[in-house]
Amino acid sequence: TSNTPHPVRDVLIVGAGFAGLYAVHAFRRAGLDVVCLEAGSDVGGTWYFNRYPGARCDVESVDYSYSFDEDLQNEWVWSERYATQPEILAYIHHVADRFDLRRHVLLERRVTAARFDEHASRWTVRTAGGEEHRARYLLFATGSLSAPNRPDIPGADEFAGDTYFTARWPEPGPSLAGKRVGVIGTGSSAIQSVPILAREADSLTVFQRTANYSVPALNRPLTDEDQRRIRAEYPARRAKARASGGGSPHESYPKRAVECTPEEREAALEAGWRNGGVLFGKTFPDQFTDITANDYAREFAERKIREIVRDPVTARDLIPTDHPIGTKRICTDSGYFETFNKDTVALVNLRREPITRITPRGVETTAALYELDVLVYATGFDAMTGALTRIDITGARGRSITEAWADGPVTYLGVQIPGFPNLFTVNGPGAPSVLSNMVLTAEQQVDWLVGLLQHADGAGATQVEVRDDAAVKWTDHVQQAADATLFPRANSWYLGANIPGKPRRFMPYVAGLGAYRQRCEEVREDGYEGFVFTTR
Ligand code: NA7
Repeated sequence: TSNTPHPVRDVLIVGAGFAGLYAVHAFRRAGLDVVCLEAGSDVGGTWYFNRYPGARCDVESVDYSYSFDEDLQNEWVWSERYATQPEILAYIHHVADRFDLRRHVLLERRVTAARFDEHASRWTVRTAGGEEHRARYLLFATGSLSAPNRPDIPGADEFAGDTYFTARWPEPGPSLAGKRVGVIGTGSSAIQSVPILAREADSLTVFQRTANYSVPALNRPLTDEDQRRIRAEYPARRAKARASGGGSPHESYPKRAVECTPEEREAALEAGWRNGGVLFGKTFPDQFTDITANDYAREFAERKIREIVRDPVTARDLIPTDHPIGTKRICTDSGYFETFNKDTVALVNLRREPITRITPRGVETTAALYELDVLVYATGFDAMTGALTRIDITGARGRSITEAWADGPVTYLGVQIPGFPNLFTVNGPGAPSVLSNMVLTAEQQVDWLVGLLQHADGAGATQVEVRDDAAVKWTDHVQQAADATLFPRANSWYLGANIPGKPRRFMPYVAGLGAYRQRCEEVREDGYEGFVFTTR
């Protein structure tokens, strides 16, 4: 019961998604006593919660999967180029069972507070249910896109129909037959679900504030021949992915866009488009650094939208006007733009007619009232920091995480926050995380942290804390890396721009996985330079 104190663990992990489950495996393998608290009713994290129609990963399935166990890698068969949410969740369940991880995971434990005891060098964590758990080390594997953004629109609670969030879609999913459905938001989640919602509903109204670039995913089943080829090339494929920026074995066109003839450029962009997916954003090596190169790709994508969408006003509205292509994650779709050619589908441009309020009958803009039976919020997340700042975390000297991060998140290597000894994060701000393959980045960070804790134990240290100056220097480096690219030109969630009042700081490390791994190795070889190990 909640009155019985739980034993003090070596490591307490929060979150049982890809990162948290791997952490259970890796810390246990290192001989540490671990417990993992998960808010959901089952393991899976992002892939447990995001069950909206059409939810799929935009990294190829054979890359977006664990690499730590060769038998697992060779035995699991992905059915499609891009896996659906149910298939990814089935894979996570398989891994949890295969490695007997569930026995360390406590479900339906939403962590609400964490406090560091400086004298005992241990963390005490509290759950919504009032339980307390204690550990020497605390690892947040709480996800980068896991704290849903619920926009504060007047009247939202008065809507008489059904309200759903893509990030909290119920199961079984609701029937939309005969319903007038509205969707607020046009990010990846909306772009994946809109074509399916449009097929099911009587009518669909899409409320768009900011248009996004989207490239056809060109998903397809993987054939037996694909399976054989992937198995044969797996070791090389993984090695290449680990050394790459984005954590996948992609190669850009061997020449900068600005050095190509117009014909050569067009052919390369066409080939990139036909290959499909987010990698279109990296067709040329200079696409993220040179606005001229970016413009070529952007204009190409815009031509495609105009070719697909029949109504010229709708086509114009669907073309982004505010950011270089790829500086917000490119969406990938299966028939998104085509959907707007249906008579039953309408696009409402909120830049022309902003939402004034939500009424019992629907969404009211400055121009009209759109009557709806169902309203879907595909409004994104308080990305990268939200999952942490929504927890009442108190570090050394009574300092809270919201105080520490008042001007934006400060971390060292994306794994530790100054003033929060013995607390670590995976795929957090300052790490390649969302700009890379989150599964491979989680494996790398967790393995590295295992080494760090072994080093601390070997030295007899009970407290591991990053020096302020090391964290400030790293955080500046992360910002400077972004400033050398076109990324800061977009008001993206990468820098907190989607949440009113959130401090602007570029959070993911754009230099990517390969460069990041190398830096982590150097720090390790320097005896974990930047960290202070103390004994209480
Ligand atoms: P995103 O990409 O953050 O998209 C959220 C969308 O919701 C975006 O179009 C927002 O418009 C819109 N939004 C948010 N608040 C409002 C309000 N108040 N009114 C109107 N529209 C609003 O989230 P997703 O879940 O689609 O994707 C997140 C990532 O998951 C994605 O990048 C992939 O990596 C996986 P805005 O742009 O703010 O004008």
